[in-house]
Amino acid sequence: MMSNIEIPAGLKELLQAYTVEVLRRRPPDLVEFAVQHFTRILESQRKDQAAKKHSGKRARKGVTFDTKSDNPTKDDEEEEEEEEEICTTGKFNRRVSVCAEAYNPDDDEDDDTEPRIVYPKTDVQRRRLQDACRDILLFKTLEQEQFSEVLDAMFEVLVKPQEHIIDQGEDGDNFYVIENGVYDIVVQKDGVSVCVGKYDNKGSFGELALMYNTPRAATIIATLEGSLWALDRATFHRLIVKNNAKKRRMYEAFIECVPLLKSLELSERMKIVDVLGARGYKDGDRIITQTKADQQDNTEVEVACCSRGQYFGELALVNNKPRAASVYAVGETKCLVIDIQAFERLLGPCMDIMKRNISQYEDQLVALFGSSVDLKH
Ligand code: 1OR
Repeated sequence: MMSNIEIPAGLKELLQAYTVEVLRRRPPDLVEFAVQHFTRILESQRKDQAAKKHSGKRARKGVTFDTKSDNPTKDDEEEEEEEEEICTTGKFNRRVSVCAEAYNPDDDEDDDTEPRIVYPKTDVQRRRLQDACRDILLFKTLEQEQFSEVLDAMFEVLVKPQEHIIDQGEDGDNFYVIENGVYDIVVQKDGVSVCVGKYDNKGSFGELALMYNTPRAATIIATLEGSLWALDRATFHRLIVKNNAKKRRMYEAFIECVPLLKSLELSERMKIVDVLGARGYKDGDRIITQTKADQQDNTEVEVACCSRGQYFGELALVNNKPRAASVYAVGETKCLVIDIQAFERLLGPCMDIMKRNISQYEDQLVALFGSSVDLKH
């Protein structure tokens, strides 16, 4: 019987730590990475035991690798440098100091002692910044206090046409929120640069390298003069990444029961949780506005009703067409939202399911209106 199965102490933490490392590093070979990861932990535990025997040295909290028992006088910095070497022997030769970082951002003991960064701003600047940040999904689940710390730490960056804000492959320094300007997203594919999308006067970019300690995944180039707000890596880590751990706890169970996402790997679903934002609506609020004017008059007909675990808003993104319907909240409603770039990046594997469901919408509309409806054109 299920109730007789005992979960060994520490199993959950071990698997969680491994999952977090996989998300941070995105290794090409999960099994090879698992061998390296668990071998490091085993070696670390052995050293730890040896250290306890010899010097009774205190073990650090969490799954970290700080036992340099052969030289108890070494400071943490030196230890981290040694840990970097262990990692660079594998395929991971960038930002390897992450090995020495705490696995669980909630365990970050240094957080409260880290100095808060504050860039003084005029009232006008602060208002512009607040406007630019209003719809940034990554900020949507922050407490008020954290959000205002984020605003304090942001600084303005003015850019010129053709300026590279981010170059693919480099280390991540800042996260950027767009106040205005148009920015191309360029990705190298087989040595060729391909423009895969653009940001048009809104949105944000540069979160991936900071969240997962990976090289920049794309190049971002300003096509016009523009203005950005930047948030440094350390503050991003302290506030946003830490908040993501909380978001995972809050939304993991819900995300697990969304039928659309069933075909994704657990790690892929966790990446969705990392970038989503929450939005609340009151009864009657319009969540999406129809922009496709194919009706003769302005009368609206209810064509469907969505409830917990279902999704909407994908049609215009899948077809790259104007919104085909308006969506209204019925009663107090809470939606989890992801932006179009994250949608394209993360929901590729669900595209077939969405397309299949789109053809069902067409059938429903035929049933309602009695004539053939093509939502793709
Ligand atoms: P970053 O820190 O890796 C580049 O720096 C940023 O470009 C990245 O964070 C994202 O914020 C942003 N794939 C990867 N990164 C993207 C993409 C993207 N779009 C925007 N960024 N794709 C395009 C999806 C429309 C997938 C390309 C194959």
